[in-house]
Amino acid sequence: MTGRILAAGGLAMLALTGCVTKAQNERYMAGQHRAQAELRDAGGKIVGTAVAEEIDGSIRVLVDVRGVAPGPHGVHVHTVGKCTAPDFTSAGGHWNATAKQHGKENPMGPHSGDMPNLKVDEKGSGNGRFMLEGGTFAGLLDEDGASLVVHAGEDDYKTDPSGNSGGRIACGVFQAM
Ligand SMILES: [Cu+2]
Ligand SMILES: [Zn+2]
Repeated sequence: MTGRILAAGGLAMLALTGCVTKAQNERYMAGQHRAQAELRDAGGKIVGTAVAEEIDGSIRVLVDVRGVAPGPHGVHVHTVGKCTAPDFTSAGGHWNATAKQHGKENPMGPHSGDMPNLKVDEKGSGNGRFMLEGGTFAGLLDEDGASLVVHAGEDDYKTDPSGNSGGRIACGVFQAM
């Protein structure tokens, strides 16, 4: 099931190649809630994609990377839709619609944009899917947008504000499609 969904997402990405048209924004305004982010590393190389879709009041996020260092990587939805290389601090902190702290193992957490670690295999590929329960799609794509950030290290799920997951190695801005 996961594979089929990811494959379908991949085909949609190929067809759209990251270009957001007026028609796509109108579809979003009409309630077809789907957004995509092209992930690029500090050097500007494309290293993957993320897709967010509103399903039954939650947001499903699919992340697919290639050419990333093997091992677990913290991944989160960050609150600003701006990815300025090389450090991507422009993306701001984690999307936090309900004034929580970081991490599912933090009694004061989690943030709306917290997700499980992305496991990247020896070939540098990895993918994952996760439901964000704590926010709406309208909140995700608010005036300053939102982005998907991949970190250098593993998220410990409890250290505020970013799970001690290290620097930001890739970033992509969500765009309605
Ligand atoms: Cu992050
Ligand atoms: Zn967080």
